[in-house]
Amino acid sequence: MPDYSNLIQSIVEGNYAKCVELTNEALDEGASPQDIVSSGLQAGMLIVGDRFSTGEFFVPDMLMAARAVTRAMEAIRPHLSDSEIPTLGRVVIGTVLGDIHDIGKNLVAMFLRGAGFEVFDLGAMVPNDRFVTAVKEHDPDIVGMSALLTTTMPSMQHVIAALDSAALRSQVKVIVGGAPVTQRFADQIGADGYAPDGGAAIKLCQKLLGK
Ligand code: B1M
Repeated sequence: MPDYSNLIQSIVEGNYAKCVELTNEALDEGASPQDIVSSGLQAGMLIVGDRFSTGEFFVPDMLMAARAVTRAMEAIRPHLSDSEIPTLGRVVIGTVLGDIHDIGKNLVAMFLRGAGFEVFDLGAMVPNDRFVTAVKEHDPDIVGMSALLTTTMPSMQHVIAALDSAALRSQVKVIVGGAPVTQRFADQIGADGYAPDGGAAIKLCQKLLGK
């Protein structure tokens, strides 16, 4: 198996030029694109997510790592058909109705993409029934909701109820997050999981999908 330690290190350092160079080198040496993505890029992003969770890394570190992975993916993409791009699962994500805060949600979406999930980002102020139509459109494994206001947290429960009414609740795992959200709240509203940050969100999604 090729040694991806330098590639992983370039992601941890947020060095996108090095990351692209090492990705191209690995391709030239005959490494499989899928292997580069799963053993190199996703592995690097997982480390960065862990360091963010433990407080060792901050938002700019995440942005730089995500940029490195995004650029490397651009180099790899011509070598893969869409169906060959390894994906850990599909996630629909959005900030709930009435809530404009999208910085944390964007970060979580970026973390999940970097870790290998296919993410459909619905944006902010997402109406409850938009989550339902997005589940019908994209057939995700996971629905992720973000809320930053105590006044908008109840929308999470309304979305779960709407999924239930549409007979879609059993098809998806629902995860929630955002500064005022807690594990206790997630349990109360019948969500499948809560993550305090992007790194934890990666682990939670992997766990829920048995990856
Ligand atoms: Co507003 N705001 N804001 N705001 N804002 C807060 C949230 C507030 C705590 C500030 C305060 O009063 N101290 C307060 C909420 C109080 C409350 O509800 N208890 C507040 C308020 C009141 C408001 C307004 C109502 C103000 C007004 O107009 N009177 C208004 C709301 C408008 C609306 O939504 N309808 C408002 C507006 C705004 C701005 C537009 C100015 C701007 C948002 C810009 C944007 O997002 N595009 C803004 C900002 C920036 C903040 C603060 C300062 C920072 C939020 C942020 O981006 N944090 C915030 C105070 C604070 O938190 N210190 C505040 C950084 C981000 C990386 O963290 O979003 O927590 P966070 O995301 C984390 C985790 O929570 C987690 O992972 C992320 C990465 O670690 N996470 C998830 C988030 N979503 C997740 C989903 C998951 C899993 C994990 O799974 C799906």
